[in-house]
Amino acid sequence: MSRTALRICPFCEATCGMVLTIDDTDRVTSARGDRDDVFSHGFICPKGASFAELDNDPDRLQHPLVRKDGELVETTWGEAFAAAAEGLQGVIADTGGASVAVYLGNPNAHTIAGSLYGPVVIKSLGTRQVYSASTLDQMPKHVSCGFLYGNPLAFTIPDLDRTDYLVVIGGNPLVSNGSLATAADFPGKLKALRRRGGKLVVIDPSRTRTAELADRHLAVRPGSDAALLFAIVHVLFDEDLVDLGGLVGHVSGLDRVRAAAQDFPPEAVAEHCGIDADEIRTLARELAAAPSAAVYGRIGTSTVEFGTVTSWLVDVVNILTGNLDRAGGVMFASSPIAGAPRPARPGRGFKTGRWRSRVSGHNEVLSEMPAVAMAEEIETPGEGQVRAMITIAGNPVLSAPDGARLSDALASVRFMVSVDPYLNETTRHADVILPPPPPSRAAHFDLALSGAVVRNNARFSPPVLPLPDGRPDECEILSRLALIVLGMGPDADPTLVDDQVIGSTLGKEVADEHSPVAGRTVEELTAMLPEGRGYERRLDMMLRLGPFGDGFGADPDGLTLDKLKDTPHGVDLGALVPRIPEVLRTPSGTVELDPEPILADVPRLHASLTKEPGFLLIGRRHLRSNNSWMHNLPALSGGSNRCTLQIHPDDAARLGLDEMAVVTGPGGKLEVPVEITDAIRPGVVSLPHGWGHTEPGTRMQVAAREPGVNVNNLNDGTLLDPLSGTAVLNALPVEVAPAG
Ligand SMILES: Nc1nc2c(c(=O)[nH]1)N[C@H]1C(S)=C(S)[C@@H](COP(=O)(O)OP(=O)(O)OC[C@H]3O[C@@H](n4cnc5c(=O)[nH]c(N)nc54)[C@H](O)[C@@H]3O)O[C@H]1N2
Ligand SMILES: Nc1nc2c(c(=O)[nH]1)N[C@H]1C(S)=C(S)[C@@H](COP(=O)(O)OP(=O)(O)OC[C@H]3O[C@@H](n4cnc5c(=O)[nH]c(N)nc54)[C@H](O)[C@@H]3O)O[C@H]1N2
Ligand code: SF4
Ligand SMILES: [Mo]
Repeated sequence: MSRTALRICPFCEATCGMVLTIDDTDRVTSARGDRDDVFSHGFICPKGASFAELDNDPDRLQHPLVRKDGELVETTWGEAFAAAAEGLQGVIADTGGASVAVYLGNPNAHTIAGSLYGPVVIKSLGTRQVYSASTLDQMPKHVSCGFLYGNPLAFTIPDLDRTDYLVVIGGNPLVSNGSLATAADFPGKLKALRRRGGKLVVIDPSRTRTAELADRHLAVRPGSDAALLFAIVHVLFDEDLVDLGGLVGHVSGLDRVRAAAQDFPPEAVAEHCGIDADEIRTLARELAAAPSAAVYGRIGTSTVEFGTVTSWLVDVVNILTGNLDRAGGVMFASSPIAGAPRPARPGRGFKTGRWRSRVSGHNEVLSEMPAVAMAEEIETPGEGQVRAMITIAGNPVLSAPDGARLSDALASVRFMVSVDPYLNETTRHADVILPPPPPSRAAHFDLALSGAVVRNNARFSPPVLPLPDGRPDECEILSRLALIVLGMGPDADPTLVDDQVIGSTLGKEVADEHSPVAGRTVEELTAMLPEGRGYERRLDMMLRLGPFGDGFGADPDGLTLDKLKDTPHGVDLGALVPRIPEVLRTPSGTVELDPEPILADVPRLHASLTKEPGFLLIGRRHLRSNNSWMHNLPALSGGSNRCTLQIHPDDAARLGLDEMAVVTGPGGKLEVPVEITDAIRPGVVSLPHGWGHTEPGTRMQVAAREPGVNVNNLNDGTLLDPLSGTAVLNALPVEVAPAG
């Protein structure tokens, strides 16, 4: 007899609800969309539909691996934690916790463990050697929101369901299913926008599937969006189209932005951007005239040389057209675990560069160092050199620039622990691999993404299947690691971590006069938390203290974890609501439109207008792919999901390209199959990332059959957005020639 169970999909930011079918041997056999899910209403994509294949992948590690005589061999959990303790404590005893680096990869945003326990591992080490996929992704958005709103987590989310005019810049949600705009069925929402008479404009060097759906596609030259957006700002001021709407009185710094935009009339940027000045003017006028409009920027605006300036300008345009914090514009989501609203108050503002990286002097951003600095921090001897490495849910050998160099660097550290289900290009360097159980055996709650939703909601999936005897879940794995680095040994009780966090959180809340639990006692509140695993107690606590929470009984209708368990298809918490001034934490208490560090980067942008760029490399994603780690599933491999170099027919003819090309970038050379297509702009080539499954000693058999090449080996990692430390992964200068 088979049965079904509900589970939120953890594979991308869309957070679709799924119905899993489970057979009587406790195997997940299939997945379909959950029509009753309050957020996704049945939507699912090919990756979600492959849940069973991923859950049962024979290459997924079932047991921890420990290096013995140079080989990674299966071992028991007891032995694995003991080996991790010995190795890490050895390094900490000699060179301190500060010499241990941590790299957090993308799936941390999709697990309870990554959000709740990853930070505890870092804190326990007391290290500043912290790296993550954020500096390969959205860090510019954090920095621009940090400066504009005083809160680097206050992401502006396009109100997809209500907008009249949507501009998508450097995103391809029909394929990626959206990012920094958590919306299940993003494609359906774009189609609905068009059906209700709204307009969709896509700005992308490639005629993507999203561009094909659009009313207008502007095939911009890669890396030039900041100039394009500045020209829009110029037109808004020049033609007197600035209208702050409801934000009047909440915005400062307008004059300095107007002055900065002086140097960017459409005519001055048109050639650089490859977009006619008239098109730019039209876009500015339409944005200003639309009843509501939202400019939404993603990867193509962020992993570029002017990532922070571009992300800032996206919101400057939203603000100048009166579209910030209003229905149909860009809004702030209300995460159910974000803490109850407090009265508006000025904050301390946002700062970067509170410390600098040891070797190249990169600024600290959100307590992180740029991922591109990892290799040099390992390689360069001296005080503070990285001697040990912990990777959690990351594969930077494929996802970060100059993978070959990083691979060599990882091979040289004294000790490395990886928390990862696969033996892959990165984890093959580990001395201990601690594999989390498959997703069917983990609970799910979107802690990170619930702050980026296009519609507020709360959903919880308990584990669908029990853990095998003696197997820890990922929350326990990370708790134990935290206790190990604290010197408490491999056998310390992992619930100590939760007790500590709960005690300190509640301690602060009861002392805060604006908290829903002000004046109560920690003991009383702690006793109200449910019996059960540590993460459940923490989640219950966060929900109850959140904006929709029961305030530990203060509002009996409010959310608790029990309530979520009783509503397995989720709780809909309504459309986004205007929240300024409550979200603002800038020193002035206003939206600070003119942050000094950003304005200081504008002359560099202006100087770039006259650069002759040559061939520019961009990336792309495929519907049946997910960064580097889903190429091992037969259902997602082959067909059009291949690692090819897309190039325009005119460029191919001029260069005499047919089957294979050699691409040369600042970091190296690759030979790749050519795919000639007029979807891509002349002067631009595209290669997807996450390929290059050719390293020896991995255990991903399907992926190794069609390995592709690692695009990031073309990149030496020296180009980055200086304000955020984010790597330049798009608009990388390359040369292209026929192979042979
Ligand atoms: N050239 C180029 N490079 C890029 C990009 C690009 O567009 N172009 N995109 C960048 C972006 S946006 C990102 S986010 C990064 C991603 O960079 P990374 O996060 O470093 O890379 P992923 O390929 O996502 O690797 C995820 C790892 O997590 C493991 N994993 C999967 N599920 C779990 C889990 O539940 N628990 C644990 N512990 N591990 C798990 C997988 O086995 C894999 O090893 O890549 C970046 N790299
Ligand atoms: N199927 C699938 N879905 C995914 C992922 C995946 O690997 N596969 N990865 C997930 C992750 S980690 C993330 S962060 C999101 C990313 O989500 P998106 O940002 O929507 O993803 P991409 O498909 O990389 O879209 C980036 C677009 O930017 C364009 N572009 C490149 N350079 C420039 C430029 O300089 N200017 C402009 N205007 N456009 C440019 C590219 O042509 C591409 O169409 O997707 C997530 N979803
Ligand atoms: S769109 Fe994302 S969340 Fe939805 S099924 Fe696909 S991978 Fe899962
Ligand atoms: Mo990402």
